[in-house]
Amino acid sequence: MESRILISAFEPFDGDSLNPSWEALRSLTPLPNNGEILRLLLPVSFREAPRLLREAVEKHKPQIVLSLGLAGGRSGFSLERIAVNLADARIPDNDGEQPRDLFLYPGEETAYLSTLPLGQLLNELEKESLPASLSNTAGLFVCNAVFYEAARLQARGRIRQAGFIHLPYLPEQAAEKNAPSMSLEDMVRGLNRVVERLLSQELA
Ligand code: PCA
Repeated sequence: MESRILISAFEPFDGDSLNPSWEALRSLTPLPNNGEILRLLLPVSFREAPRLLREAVEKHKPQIVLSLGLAGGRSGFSLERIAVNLADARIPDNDGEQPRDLFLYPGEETAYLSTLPLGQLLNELEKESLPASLSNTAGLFVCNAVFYEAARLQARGRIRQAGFIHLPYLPEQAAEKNAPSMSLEDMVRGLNRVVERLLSQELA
């Protein structure tokens, strides 16, 4: 079955001049087997990013939404398990907004689980000898808000699967911060395998 996947990534934030999620997404070259890839660049904005994702889903009607973002300080691919109905920003977003301890959607589900086949994706990354792990928190900043939005759309039947992967810093960002990093080449190699795997699923 032909699948369409929407992959989102973010603009730079917190003083950085690039965001590895977008650098990797724009370099993706998965084998063109049986699917279509739509790429979406999102602003690091609580107000705009979830809305833009929702509009892209309504317009393009993908079956799968995979969102990517940076988690500075982590050392490998973080396959996020849980999107939480909370915003609690340590720093302002790119609009200068800094929500503290607020619900994203008051009165709605506390959390959603990723509906991507995380175990299979982890396997793909391990086969490539790339560092990867399941993560139990996507934070409470804009990435989590976008993940929650996609998971909410999935729960409402608008898409079949929704999930989020956090990436480490690129080496050029990490040097001055003394933090772990991954080369762009490795990020792209891993994400290519992930996307191929997602596109080759039989979605009933
Ligand atoms: N990482 C941030 C927001 C954008 C990004 O790439 C986060 O983890 O929430």
